[in-house]
Amino acid sequence: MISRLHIIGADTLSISQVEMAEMTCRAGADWIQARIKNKSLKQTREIAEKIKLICDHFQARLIINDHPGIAKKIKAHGVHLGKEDMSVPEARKLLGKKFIIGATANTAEEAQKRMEEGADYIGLGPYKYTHTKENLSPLLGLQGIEDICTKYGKQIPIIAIGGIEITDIEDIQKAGAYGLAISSAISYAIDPIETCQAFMNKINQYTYA
Ligand code: TZP
Ligand code: MG
Repeated sequence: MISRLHIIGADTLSISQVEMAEMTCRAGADWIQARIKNKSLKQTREIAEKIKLICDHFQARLIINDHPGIAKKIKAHGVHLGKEDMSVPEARKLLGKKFIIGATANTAEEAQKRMEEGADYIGLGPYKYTHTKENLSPLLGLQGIEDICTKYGKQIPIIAIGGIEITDIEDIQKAGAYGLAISSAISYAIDPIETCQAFMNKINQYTYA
């Protein structure tokens, strides 16, 4: 089953992506996406391997952003693909049926295409402005999330992403999203463990119907 809280890794001045994985797994998160940018392939694989050890220890699933080849080599659970990455059908061919493939969408058309191509979940965003991602697609806001969830939310799990804070959870869940993905809410938190637990508790107040 796809988790309803995806932790997206990021390095900040106060916390590394590896530390972030360790802290959030310790808090009980069961779904970590390693999003490693601006590194060589070798460095990317090394960081991903460190996160894999942590995820295995805590029995959390690990999704690798951008790199199906690395995901396969290190036996991650899945890969997350954006517009510029390998296509979903190509990744499926490379990784097989059991591998989790997530795909980004910013419009209803993209969501439908990704779904028809066989993605296992859609990362839908950006909900709000965020510094975490460069070349941000147009903001969707709550209405945009709701429109696309109304169309496709019963057919595929939709994970909202982009600038999400704990106070957004109720709106996002009511808009019909299956779950949400967060990065800076954790990486810039004063207490990442406590914050992660607070997110999980809040999400668990809403059942996905
Ligand atoms: N894709 C759309 S927004 C985003 C990604 C990877 C960044 C999400 O991070 P944050 O810090 O929770 O806004
Ligand atoms: Mg990408």
